[in-house]
Amino acid sequence: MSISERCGAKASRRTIVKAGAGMTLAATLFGAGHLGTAARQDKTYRIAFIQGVIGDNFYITMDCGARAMADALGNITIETQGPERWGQELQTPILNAVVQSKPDAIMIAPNDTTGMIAPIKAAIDAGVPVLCVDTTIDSDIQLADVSTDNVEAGRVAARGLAEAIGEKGQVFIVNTIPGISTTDQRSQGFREEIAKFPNIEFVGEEFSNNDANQAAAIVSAKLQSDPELAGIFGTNLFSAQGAAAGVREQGKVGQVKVVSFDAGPTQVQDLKSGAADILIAQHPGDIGQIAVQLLHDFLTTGNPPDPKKYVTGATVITKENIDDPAVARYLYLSDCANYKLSDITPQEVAAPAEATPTA
Ligand code: T6T
Repeated sequence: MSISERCGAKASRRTIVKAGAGMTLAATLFGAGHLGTAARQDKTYRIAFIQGVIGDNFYITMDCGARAMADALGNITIETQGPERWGQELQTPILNAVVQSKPDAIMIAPNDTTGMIAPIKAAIDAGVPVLCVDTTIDSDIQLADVSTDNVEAGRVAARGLAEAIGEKGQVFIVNTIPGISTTDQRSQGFREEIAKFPNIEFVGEEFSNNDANQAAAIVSAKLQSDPELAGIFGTNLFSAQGAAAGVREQGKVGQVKVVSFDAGPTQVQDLKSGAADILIAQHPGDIGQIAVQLLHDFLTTGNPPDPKKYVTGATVITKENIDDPAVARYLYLSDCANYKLSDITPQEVAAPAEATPTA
């Protein structure tokens, strides 16, 4: 399991999360797999990174990881783009244009679990291998998936919120858009786990269209119609940012607890000001690094990744641990100036073969 909490510890003492003990970076970069392919190191490979949406600190940080790994490997270039808003109708033409430009491989965060299957299949049929990062599709046509364990992360969110509200009262989810694999799974994990608390009532879920302003309006309205509400789970950066804003607008900071998924700069301010109680930071830099490493290995050896699923960690962040450097390193970035390559390897985060999604 890549997400861990210290059993029985209070939310304030919960921390990290990183799978396994690591090989060194040197071993990663210059291990047997790479030495065996030295003859092909003179060729440079173009990897196109298609983000879920541009301007999102989560994908910005993933891009930093991808670029840092590309620099370390020395024979990869990264070309990054993405839709201005979340939507398969916006992401599909971007993917199609990228395929026309004939990159050596694509890493993509698909905007919809079913709607992006056909465009990704078309890319593969055109001879461009595709690897999914963060979000995925309901298929096994992709080379591999690299992501957080989002169901488990939703469970962690539920346990954190339950503890924050004293295991009693009403709770509510602000989600993004139905059909996004990650946020659907977080919601699923949260709802399954919260149902285990007999004195907590789940009072519903609303969708914000991945827009913080809409999320704030939803939460404001909910707090007015449901003044007894005790806690809110915002399933991603924008929903969570909006949830904290709604709580602030209604003058309920401290009274209504917020678990805020992701760790963008505004979410960090919300945690520090008390408008959010817990952040759950994914490790997007690690996702980017692993994805580029896997694609590099595939492009240089011709061997597809085995297994096909790689699960990176997540870190529970509170006011108490946010200044710990081992935690702070997972706060999301606005640019790559301070990104540090981590020593994570695909082997460390490879999921058991039976966890590989099937069509
Ligand atoms: O939570 C991340 C990502 O994991 C999700 O798939 C979409 O939303 C984010 O990008 C945050 O905005």
